[in-house]
Amino acid sequence: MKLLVTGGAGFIGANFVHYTLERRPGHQITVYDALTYAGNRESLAAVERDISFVQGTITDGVVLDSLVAQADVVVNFAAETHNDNSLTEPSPFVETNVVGTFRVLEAVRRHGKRLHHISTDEVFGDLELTSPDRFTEDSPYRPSSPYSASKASADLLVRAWIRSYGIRATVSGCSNNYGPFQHIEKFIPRTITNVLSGVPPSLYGDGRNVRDWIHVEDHCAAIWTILERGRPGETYLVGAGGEADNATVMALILELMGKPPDWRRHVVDRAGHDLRYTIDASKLRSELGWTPAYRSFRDGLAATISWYESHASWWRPFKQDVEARYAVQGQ
Ligand code: NAD
Ligand code: TDX
Repeated sequence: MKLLVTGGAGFIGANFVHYTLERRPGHQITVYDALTYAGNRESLAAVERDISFVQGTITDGVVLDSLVAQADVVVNFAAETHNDNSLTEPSPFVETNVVGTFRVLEAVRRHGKRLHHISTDEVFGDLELTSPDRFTEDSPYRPSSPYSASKASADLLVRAWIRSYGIRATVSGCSNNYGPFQHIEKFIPRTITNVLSGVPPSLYGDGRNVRDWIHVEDHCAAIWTILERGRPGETYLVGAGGEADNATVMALILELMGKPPDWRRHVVDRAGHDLRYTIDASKLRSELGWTPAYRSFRDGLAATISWYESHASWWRPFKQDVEARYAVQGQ
């Protein structure tokens, strides 16, 4: 199969490329990525000779069209992905996540190609901290931030193209990923690299907000499960039962890194901060037989800490700029 992986130089996209080469050998992979601040070719350095790489944006319909024409399947990871950035500068979120997805849809429609679109649980907004509710594929769309609204918009476009034009597309909505190659603006790698830099990590608000953590390899396995066995037109939620509040996650990282639990800074909360995300992944588990391989968050986190310890050359060049941006926001 010829796979076109958009956004393949980002966190999940790069992990998907590595996962595919290791666990699903025999496919031809072309990565198409704009190399924004979040894209990093170093994440693909080890597989440079096994893939093709084209730099460009999914909003460029002409280049995209020629790449889609040559592919069998498109997996669309390309997106602006950081909530905090979407609050200060929403424009690229609308451009890439909405207009870019529209261009991807038009290209797959024109050439009759299969699409798998990567979405997020954030399209559903948030859940109360104490409610027993979980998101399902039927939960109403109630996005809170410019980021999640742009991802929700993209999903609605995909659904309309399925219904109106009959494109062969599937969508997956995953919970919070962690693992190697995640940009250090995000919570877990920011916390780890702060500790490695001798700076106490930043906890937003009261730290009670809950996220549902999944190891990125389990997400990649779920995407392959959907590519191989998913029903065209369907959406599948992906989650591994990894709910934890931010204060607990930070305390675990501090413990694993030999720091006291209160070695942290309480900083200003995120505007409109979603309280809780929790996924019900029954459909993916029961219909397609997916199960997560990572059983222990503690072990997955320890392995992730080791990865950042041994890959300082990957993240260190960006640390100062990332923290300078946070400092402006008091975070
Ligand atoms: P990331 O920010 O690490 O990577 C995004 C990649 O997309 C980068 O390589 C970037 O250069 C590229 N890109 C950005 N704009 C582009 C454009 N216009 N054209 C082409 N490439 C462009 O993001 P990630 O965490 O790997 O997320 C990948 C996908 O998974 C996104 O669609 C995101 O919404 C979704 N998702 C992420 C998570 C998570 O926890 N990280 C959870 C659920 C869903
Ligand atoms: O320094 C921090 N301190 C902190 O307390 C940072 C960066 C974050 N936080 C909190 C905010 C959130 O409650 O940690 C939680 C996780 O924050 P992020 O890593 O920014 O992730 P989140 O906003 O939950 O969104 C992530 O999951 C869903 C991804 O970035 C999205 O792309 C994905 O769709």
